[in-house]
Amino acid sequence: MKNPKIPRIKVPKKGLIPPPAINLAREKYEEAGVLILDGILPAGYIDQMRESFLIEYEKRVRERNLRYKSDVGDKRIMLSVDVEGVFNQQRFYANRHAYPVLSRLLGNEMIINAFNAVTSLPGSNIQHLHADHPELFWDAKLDDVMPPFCVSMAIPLVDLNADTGTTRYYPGSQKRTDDTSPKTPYFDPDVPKSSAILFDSRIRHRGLANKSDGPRPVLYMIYARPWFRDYVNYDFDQALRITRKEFDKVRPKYQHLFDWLMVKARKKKK
Ligand SMILES: O=C(O)CCC(=O)C(=O)O
Ligand SMILES: [Fe+2]
Repeated sequence: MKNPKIPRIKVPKKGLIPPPAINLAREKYEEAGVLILDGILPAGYIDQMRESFLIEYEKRVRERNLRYKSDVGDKRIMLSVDVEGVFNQQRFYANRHAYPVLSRLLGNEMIINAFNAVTSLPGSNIQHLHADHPELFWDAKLDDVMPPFCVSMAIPLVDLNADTGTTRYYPGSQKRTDDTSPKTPYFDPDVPKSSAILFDSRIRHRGLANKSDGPRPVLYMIYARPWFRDYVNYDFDQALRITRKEFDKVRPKYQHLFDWLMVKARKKKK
């Protein structure tokens, strides 16, 4: 189902999203729990990331290195991805279009909580309905008024459509946290390479079947308020992987994004 119920912004080719549009985007996001930004990255860069990712991914699966791998459904594999090379680029983690929207949602102190990829292999079936992270308090009175605290930026490395399969979202379901099967309608957006999907960690969603004959990798750069820790998704691996050498390549202005790791490094030194 193609439907405009998921708010969508086509970002300007030159310049930035104007501030009033960012405010509107925030309002729409807070209502829907999901927002698509079209045209945030050049398709050529996405192709480079896909090439790099598939080389690394195939190696890990071949080695059956379970430390780095978790099954998140039928023929659907989640891997933590190292922030290095083509992935350690400001235009990606501090994207000039997405970053202002994300910091409007999460505050200027936001950090990166995790960086990973979910790859649906050819023939994978529809995924179970889920939210990536539960509500904070398990009390509808509190959770229904909670502003966003963790937002994923999904970057598809192939076009998402009825053939490759897309992610089905239930806009508004992030507010109805006591509801195990959301009554809100769902939408299956077509999302071309070079677009991003921002979505709330509490929104209900599921990956659809991959009917194409190629893998469907989607990168997830996950941002959060600085106090938030995901306690459900990363038993299998470190949620955010960056070496000191790679960290040193990050411009000081954006190093706070990796604060979580730096806190760990400081603790180790003591
Ligand atoms: O594969 C998809 O489209 C969604 C994957 C997903 O939501 C997950 O693994 O948490
Ligand atoms: Fe998910």
